[in-house]
Amino acid sequence: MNKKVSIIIPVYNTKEFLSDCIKSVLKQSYDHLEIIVINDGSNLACRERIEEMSSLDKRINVYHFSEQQGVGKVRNYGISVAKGDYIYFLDSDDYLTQNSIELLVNTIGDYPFISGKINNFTVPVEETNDTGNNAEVRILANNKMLNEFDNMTVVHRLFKKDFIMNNKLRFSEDTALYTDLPFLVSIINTVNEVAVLKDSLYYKRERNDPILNPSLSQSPLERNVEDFIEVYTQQKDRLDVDNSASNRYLDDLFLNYYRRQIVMFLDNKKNVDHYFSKLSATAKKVDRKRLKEKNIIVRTQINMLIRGNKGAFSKTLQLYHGVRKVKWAFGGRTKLFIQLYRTLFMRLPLKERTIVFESFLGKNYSDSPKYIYEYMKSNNYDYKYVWIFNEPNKEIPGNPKQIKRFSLPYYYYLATSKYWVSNSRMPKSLTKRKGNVYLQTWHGTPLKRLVFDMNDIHSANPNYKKIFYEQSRRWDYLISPNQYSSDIFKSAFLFEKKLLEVGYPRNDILYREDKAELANSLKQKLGIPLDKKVILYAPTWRDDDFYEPGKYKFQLQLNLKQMKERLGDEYVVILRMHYFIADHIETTGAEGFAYNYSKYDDIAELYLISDILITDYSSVFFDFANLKRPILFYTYDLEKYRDTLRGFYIDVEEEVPGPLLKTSEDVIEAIENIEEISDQYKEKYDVFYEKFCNWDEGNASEKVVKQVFH
Ligand code: C2G
Repeated sequence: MNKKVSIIIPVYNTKEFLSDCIKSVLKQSYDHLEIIVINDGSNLACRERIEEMSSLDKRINVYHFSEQQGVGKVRNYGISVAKGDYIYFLDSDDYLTQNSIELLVNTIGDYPFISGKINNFTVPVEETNDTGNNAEVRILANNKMLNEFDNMTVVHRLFKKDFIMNNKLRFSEDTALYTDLPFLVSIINTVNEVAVLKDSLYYKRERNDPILNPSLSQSPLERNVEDFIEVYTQQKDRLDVDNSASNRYLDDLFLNYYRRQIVMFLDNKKNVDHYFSKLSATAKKVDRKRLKEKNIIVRTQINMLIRGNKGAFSKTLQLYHGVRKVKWAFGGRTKLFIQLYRTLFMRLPLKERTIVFESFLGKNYSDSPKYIYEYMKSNNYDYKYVWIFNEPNKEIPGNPKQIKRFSLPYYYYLATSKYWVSNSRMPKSLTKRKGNVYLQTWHGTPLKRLVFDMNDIHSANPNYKKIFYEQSRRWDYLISPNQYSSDIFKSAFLFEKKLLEVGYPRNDILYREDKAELANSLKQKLGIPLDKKVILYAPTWRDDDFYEPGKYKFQLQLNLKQMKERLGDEYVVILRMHYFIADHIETTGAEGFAYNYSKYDDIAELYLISDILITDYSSVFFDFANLKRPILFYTYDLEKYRDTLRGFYIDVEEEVPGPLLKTSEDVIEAIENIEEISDQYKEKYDVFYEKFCNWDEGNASEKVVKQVFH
C-alpha cells in the first residue's frame, strides 16, 4: 500500500489564487493524497470559493475557523487532524508542478524529511510537467545545512509525520510572522544534514497588491520587526546553550535581519527611542563570536546596543543614515536633483500663482492639460504657466515657460509651484508639499481594467499597484468624462478626493462650431489631400510586449499595400501609434496613402480630420464617438488581450459601436461597405453615445478651471 500524503493548506482571503493552488494539487501525479484546506476566518467571497473548490474532489477536507487565528495556529491544527504518513505544507496563493510531490515521496527513503526548491513568480505559468527521472538528491551538512533554512519557511519540504510528532515540531502561535522559526529550530536541534531535491518545484507567488490584499511578508515593517524580535527571543531563551548549530542559525538570522531591516526601520528618532531598550535586550542574546564575522557598522551598533549606550547608538545611526543619503545623492544627477528637491527646493516659498502642466510624460503638447491651459490663457487668467517637455522649445500659443523633464528646473518648478496639472502619474520620488494642488486629468475612459481592478500584473513593473497607490494619494482633483468612469475611478484608483464630473477638456474641440473649417486647415497643414477621406488607425499597447518599461513593441498587422490598392482612390490612412510604442512603423510601398503621425502632438486634431476610426482596445473610441463617425475594431488578439492580459469593464462584443474584425481583409471589406455597417450599428452607437459621451458638450475646460482656479 503506498503511503498517504497530507497536504495542509491554510487559506486567508486568497479567493483569486485558490483555484490555481488547488488545481495544481488535484493534478499531482502522486494521487494518494489527503488535502486539508483550513479557512482561517476569510471573507465571504473566499469562503464561497473554498466550498466551490472542495466539491471538485473527495480527497479535499475543509475546516473553518470563524475568526482569523494566524497561520501558525492553523498549521498546528492541520498537523493534529492529518492522517497521512507524510505532511506537506502549501500556501493558498502558491502552486506546485505536476510531479512535485511524487519526486519527494520517491526519494525521501530513510531521511526524516526532504526539501524541494522554491521558484518565485508574479504571473502563473503553464508548467511542463515532468522534470524527468534523473532527479538528484544533494545532502547538505554544517553551514550549508543552516543556509538551507535561511528562507525561514517550511513550504517546499515533505516531512514524515512521525518525525513531526516525535520531535514535537510546532509553529509559533504568538506572532503573525516568522511562525516557522520554532519548527525549523527544532529540526536543526535533531538533524545533522538535510536532503534536497531541487527538481521538486514549489511556485511561490510574489503578491502584487500590498495595499488591498497584502501577503503576510508585506505586513508593515514595524510588525515585521516586532515579530522577528519576539520569535528570536523566545527561541534563544528555550535553547540549550550548547546547541551550537541552532544558536549559530538564530544569531546569523538576527544579525542579517538587523543589517537589512532593522537599520532601515531605525531611520528616525521616534523609532530609535521607542525600540532601544527592546533591541538592547535582544542584542545581549547574540553570541559575541558570531559578531566577529560581521561588518564594522553592524558590529559597532550591536556593541552599543549591548552596552545600553543609547546616546552613542542614536548618533551613530543618524550619521549612518546621513551618509547613506548623501552617497545616494551622488549616485547620479537625477538622485542629486531629487535630494535638492526634498531638502532645498521644497523649503523655498510656494509660488501661489504658478501652474506646471504635463501631458503624456512630457512627450507632447496635448490632451486635457493643453485645453485647460488654452482656456485659461485665452480668458486672461493671471498665472505663470510652465510646461514640461522631453524636447522643449515647441511652438505653443501664449509662449509659456518650457522646461525639460528631469532637468534641474523641472525639480525646482515642481517643488515651488502651487499647481500641477497632469494627465498621468508623476514620479514617486516627487513627494507632495503642503499647499500643493494637483489636478489629475487622466487620459481616457477605461475599457481595460486598471490598477486595483487588475489581478495579475503583466507589465514591466511588478510593484505597479503599490507605486500607483502612493502616487495617486497626491491627487486633489480627478476629472471624470462620464458616470461610468466615475464609478471605475473610485474602485480602480481608490480615489476618495474631489471628482470633477464634467466631461473631458480634450474633447471640447470636437464640439467647436467651426470644426469643418478647422479640419480643412489641419489637413492642409499636415499635407493630406483635401479630396481624400481619412481613415485613422490608432491602436493601443500590449502589456507583455516590451523592450523595457515604457518602451513597447508593436507589429503592424494591416496590409498597407493591399489597402492602398483597394481603398487608395477614395481614402488615405493615418497611422497613429500609442505613445509607449518604440517600434518604427514601416510605410514603404504605401507612399501617398499611409501617413505616420505617431509623433503628432494632439490626437484630438487627428480625430477632427478623420472620417473613420480603426482602433482596438484603446480608449480613443470613447472620445472619437463624440463625432458620431464610424468606428471599426481591429481586434486580432481579442481573446489574449481580454482574458489574459487585462480583462475589460464592458462586454465588447455587446457594447462597442462597431464590428470586431480579425484580419486585414475584414478591415478592408468593412471600409468598402462602411455605409451598411453604419446603418447596422446605428442603434448600438446611440446607446453607446448616451452612456459615454453625454457629459461632453464643449465646455469641460471652463468647468474644470472654474472649480480649481477660483
Ligand atoms: N493615444 C494616442 N494614440 C494612440 C493611442 C492612444 O494618442 N494610438 C492617446 C489617447 O489620447 C488615448 C490615450 O492616449 O485616450 C490613452 O491611450 P489608451 O490606448 O487608452 O491606453 P492607456 O495609455 O493604457 O490608457 O483609462 C484609460 C486607460 O488608462 C488607458
